[in-house]
This record gives sequence, structure tokens and C-alpha cells, in this order.
Amino acid sequence: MAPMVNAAVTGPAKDRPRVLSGIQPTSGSFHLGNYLGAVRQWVDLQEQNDAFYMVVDLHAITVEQDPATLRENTRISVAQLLGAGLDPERCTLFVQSHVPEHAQLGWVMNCMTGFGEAARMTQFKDKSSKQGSDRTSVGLFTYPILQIADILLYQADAVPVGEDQRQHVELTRDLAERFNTRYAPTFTVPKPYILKETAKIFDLQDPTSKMSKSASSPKGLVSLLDEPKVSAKKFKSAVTDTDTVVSYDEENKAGVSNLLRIHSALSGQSIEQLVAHFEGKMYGALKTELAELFAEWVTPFQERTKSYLDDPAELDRVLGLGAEKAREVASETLATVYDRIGFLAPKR
Ligand code: ATP
Ligand code: LTN
Repeated sequence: MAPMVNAAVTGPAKDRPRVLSGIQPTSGSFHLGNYLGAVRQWVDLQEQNDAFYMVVDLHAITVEQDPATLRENTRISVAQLLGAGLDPERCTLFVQSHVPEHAQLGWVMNCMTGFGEAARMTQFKDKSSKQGSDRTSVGLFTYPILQIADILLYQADAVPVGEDQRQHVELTRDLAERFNTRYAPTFTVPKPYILKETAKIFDLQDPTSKMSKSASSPKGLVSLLDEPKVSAKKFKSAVTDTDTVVSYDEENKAGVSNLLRIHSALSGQSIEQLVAHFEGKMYGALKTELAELFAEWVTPFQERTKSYLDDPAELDRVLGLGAEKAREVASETLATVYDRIGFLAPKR
């Protein structure tokens, strides 16, 4: 019989498609790119899918971290995910280090990935070239391989992320197929879930670079937990061009096009509608309207986030339950993997 490469044979039967994603607790606040590129899709997808979402603290230590800050940022990240609309009744929300199977499957995947294959990952090349080789950890190099384990443990069908993560999901597909072919059908081969319109939100000061937590300057970074006044200032001083006409042209008007895309994502109006709406008006009108639109969304988001942060016992309860649900699936996948590889089962 031909091998069923795309069929998963581990874990309880899935009654709905499964989605999985993760976000790093590497900052005291998510930014607008994280929200529009990823988290907003997480919220939508929890309705129709069996959704697993996690704060990836194991990934966060691939760069130097202060322990107290990491702990604090992990809580803030969870609170923001809840504030953005994740509902623990509808999805499984957990912290990666609470599920030891991630590190365990990560090792197996390390042993199945070619060195050259890992060396082709562009995110590693970007980050390591910024840091210099002495400050770059081996963990940063193998970071995508831990991500592969994150995804495969849950037999995820789809992975909602921004464009910068596409290459990692493609590598995950290769590794799932490799394992399935070498041993037996074991893993679902996942697809990236990337919405074109918001796949890459750009820095407001440098509209050719992606908005990033680790940007060299915070001036072009819209942090969700900043005072809306602070973000309004950033929108108003966004880099545009010397022209004045509001039109969409990614190549020649990268700054204005980025603002239009953000507006469209927040307001639900199409780019064409917005270009018509701003006809005869200057860039200032677009920037002012965008600042107002953002404040309208972010103010209740901040209130909800704060209410979760003010109730640490509830946060712990949600995470305890999440880890338990996640481990049920993860432990079953790992047990099958260990068996397929040929590890001797321990006698209990
Ligand atoms: P860093 O840039 O420091 O690596 P980050 O800001 O990319 O961090 P992550 O935790 O790595 O944050 O990313 C969380 C999610 O947000 C990922 O799915 C990623 O693709 C998405 N994302 C991050 N930045 C953007 C952006 N500028 N536009 C769209 N999506 C983004
Ligand atoms: N590498 C991702 C974070 C991440 C992730 C995952 C995303 C870790 N594990 C699993 C999707 C699925 C990033 O956003 N930088």
C-alpha cells in the first residue's frame, strides 16, 4: 500500500481542523505588526478550529534575557492575547515551557535536519548578522527546529503567522514529510496561514523594514501598550514621500501604502475606498484619521489586558488548564515518535 504521507495517525481523532501558533515574550508589549499579522487571525480562527496558541518562552531565551523581565513579559503576553480576544473556552492557551514535550521533540527534529538546511533560514542570518557571531547562540541557530516541534506535536493543519515565518513553516512541512517517509505516517503536514493584506506591516520610520520588537529605534514601532497619545505622534510623524497625493503604490510610495494597509485592516474599508475617501486631501488627513482609528481600537484592548494583569490567579488558572490540554495531545504524539524511532519504552 502507498504511504499516506499527509495522514496523521497519532492523537485523538480531530473533529475540526487544528491550528497552532506562537508568539515570543521578548518585549513588554506586542506591536501593531504582531496584532495585524498574526494575533487577529488567531482570534478569528478559534471560532471554527481546534486552536492551540502559546507564548514561546523557550524561543525567547535564544537571545539574552533577564529572568524577572522574562517572567513579567510572559504574563503580559498572555494578558494581551486575552485582551485581543482569545477565549480560553474556545482555544487552548498555554506557555511553551509548561509542556516539556516541545524540548523533547525539538531534539529529535534537530537530529533530522541538515546543517545546511538550517543555515538557509533567513531570519537566523538577519538576526545573527545584527548581533555578531560571538553573541549568537547555537539556540538561535536551531530556533526554527524547535518551532517545527511546536507545530508537529499538535498535528496542526494550519499555522497563522506573518510573512517572515513562511520559510519556517515550509521547513516544517519538509521535516514532517521526511519523518513520515522514513518511519511511518505520523505527522500532519501543516500549511502556513498568511493573509496577504497584513502579512508584513512596515516600520513607520523605515517603510522598507518590517515593524519589529527588536527594531533599532522605537520611533517607527507602534506598541500596543503605549499611551494612545504616544502612538498618535508616531502615526503623525510617519515617513512618507515628497508627493502629496494619497495613492497606493508599494514601490514608490512605501510609507503611504503601509499607512493605507493599516487603515484598511483597522477600518474594514478597501484600499480603493480609502483612496477615493482621501482624494483632494493631504497625507496629514490620512495620518490623523489613522491615529484616531487606532486609539478607538487600542483603548478597550488596553483596558481588557489590564484587567487580566490585575488578576494573576485567573491568569494562572487559564495557563494551568491550557498546559494540561496541550500535554494531552503533545504527550501522545511524542510517545508515538519515540516508538517509531526505536527508543526502548521504559518499564513502569
Ligand atoms: P522580532 O522582530 O524581534 O523577531 P517579532 O516582532 O517578529 O519579533 P514574534 O514574536 O517573532 O515578534 O512574532 C509574532 C508573530 O507576529 C509572528 O507570526 C510574526 O510573523 C508576526 N509579525 C511580526 N512582525 C510582523 C510584521 N511587521 N507584520 C506582520 N506580522 C508580523
Ligand atoms: N518563530 C515564531 C514564533 C513561534 C511560532 C511557533 C509560530 C515559535 N513557535 C510555532 C508559529 C508556530 C515567530 O514569530 N518569530
